[in-house]
Amino acid sequence: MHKLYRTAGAGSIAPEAMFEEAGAEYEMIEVDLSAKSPDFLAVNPLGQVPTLVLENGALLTESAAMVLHIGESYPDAALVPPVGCPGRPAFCRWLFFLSANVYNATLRFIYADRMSTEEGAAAGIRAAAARDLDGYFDILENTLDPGPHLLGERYTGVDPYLWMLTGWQDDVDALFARCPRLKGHYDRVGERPAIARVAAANGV
Ligand SMILES: N[C@@H](CCC(=O)N[C@@H](CS)C(=O)NCC(=O)O)C(=O)O
Repeated sequence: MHKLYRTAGAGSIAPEAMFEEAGAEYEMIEVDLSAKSPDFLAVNPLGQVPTLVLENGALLTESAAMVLHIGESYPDAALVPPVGCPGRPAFCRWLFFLSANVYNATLRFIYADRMSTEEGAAAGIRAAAARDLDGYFDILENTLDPGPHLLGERYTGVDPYLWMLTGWQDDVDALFARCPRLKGHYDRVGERPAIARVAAANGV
């Protein structure tokens, strides 16, 4: 069985959403990020969640890699368009866009004080992250036209990933006022039974 190291409210929401959507069994191991245990650091020296240990014992880090891996491990759930199918390039585009840009800028915004060794740099780092996030969400808002999902009619693993990242934003009300399609997406994804279970387990 897959073992998922997770912390409520953190990036482990993404693989949890994939397992729940697929109806898969998985083991959850709670991680206290404020006091990382030697056992956890021995599994993942990055000391980050999510951390996934596969059925063969191999380590998988990176939430985007987990979305892909879990989706492909449970093909009946149809959460990842297979290689050669029309939606595959767009799925890859949005998976990496969300991970490399939106997740990264969100971390820069929230943890601006950790992003430089220079005293007093945090305010500028946070402002630049907010500017970048505005640009990324404008692109996502345009992509959700006509929607209802990032790939159009088809719900895939990039939708709960976007749902997680949207829920982390600093001023969600202002974001939704600017991006009404994003709000519709957030509400729709949150209403799915699998995602409602994930939300409850993460206190979001
Ligand atoms: N690129 C990683 C980022 C993971 C990440 O930064 N996770 C945060 C929680 S959301 C974390 O573990 N922070 C603790 C730390 O970095 O010390 C991914 O996509 O999985």
